[in-house]
Amino acid sequence: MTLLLAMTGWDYGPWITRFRAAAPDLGIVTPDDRFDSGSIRYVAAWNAPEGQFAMLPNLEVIFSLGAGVDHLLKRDDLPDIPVVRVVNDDLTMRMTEWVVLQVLMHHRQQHAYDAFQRERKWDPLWQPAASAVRVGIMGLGVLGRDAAEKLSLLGFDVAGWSRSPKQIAGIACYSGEDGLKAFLARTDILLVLLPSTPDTAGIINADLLKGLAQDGVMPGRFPALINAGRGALQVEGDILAALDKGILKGASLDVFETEPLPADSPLWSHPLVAITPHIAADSDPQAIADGVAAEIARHERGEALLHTVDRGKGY
Ligand code: NDP
Ligand code: OXD
Repeated sequence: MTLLLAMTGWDYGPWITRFRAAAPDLGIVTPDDRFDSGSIRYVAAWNAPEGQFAMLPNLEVIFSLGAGVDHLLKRDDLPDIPVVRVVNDDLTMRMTEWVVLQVLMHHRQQHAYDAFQRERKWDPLWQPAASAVRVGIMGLGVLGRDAAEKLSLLGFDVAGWSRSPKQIAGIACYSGEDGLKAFLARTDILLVLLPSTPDTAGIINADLLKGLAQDGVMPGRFPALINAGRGALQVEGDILAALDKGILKGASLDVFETEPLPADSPLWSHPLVAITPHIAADSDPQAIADGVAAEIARHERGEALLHTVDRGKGY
């Protein structure tokens, strides 16, 4: 029983160590090793080398090394077997930390104070209470829901938007195309935690940004955008135009149309944009190896896998 670790651009060392410790009965190989391709029953992948899966005739399950599975579902060589994604408290908490940091940066006007500090300017700004600020979260899955609950605990007025209708205590829930307009119209800080699918491609565009609330209590009133979902969701030219026209008052972006973000992107130097390099919720090798080992043990016992992806929906 062998698992192939296939991840382009990551350091294999810590992953091999963690996988060996988490699943001592499993052989662990990487694309650089010599191995019998017929022996591979499991793959754990992040941007696996092109054509890799087609060479593995006895593959039973593919594990994504991230919560997102767009890197797998877009492949031509994906066999018709279960795809399992990362769902664990470690990743969820990391995302929520990043989200809370970014929401508070916009709410507490930290970007303005950073600029004041550079100018040695002592200028206290009027500060609204969190309860007067409406946060809208696109995506109420594992990550969106945790963010909603934590932001609500901090006192923000939180709403969420998802594909299917939901009921979450203390969160105003909107769904589908029909609910989008009303959701946007009551959103001062838009947080995007959607997966990248054909339906969500380019969803953060000029039309959507124009629909955000322009009547908020924040100084300047204009809304802010935070995206940690995927770069494919956003039209960067539209975001820049919205910032320059004053439709948006700021943006925090962790994901980009092209990653790494090209050095000549105007986003780098825009004074209203905060950039992080796709680290909102890094994958922890230990937590992920433990999760994959637990799923393989279930599969070997003939039990259902826990976190399989719905390939029809794309997430
Ligand atoms: P989930 O699958 O748990 O949740 C996805 C949510 O998006 C669901 O609420 C779903 O609605 C909603 N959704 C999907 N498609 C649509 C649509 N067309 N219209 C409206 N709502 C839609 O995913 P997670 O919360 O675990 O993760 C979300 C994404 O975050 C990942 O796919 C990944 O791209 C990104 N991510 C980014 C990281 C980073 O470091 N930047 C780290 C980890 C993840 P419904 O509930 O009705 O199905
Ligand atoms: C993920 C990511 O999908 O890190 O987990 O982007």
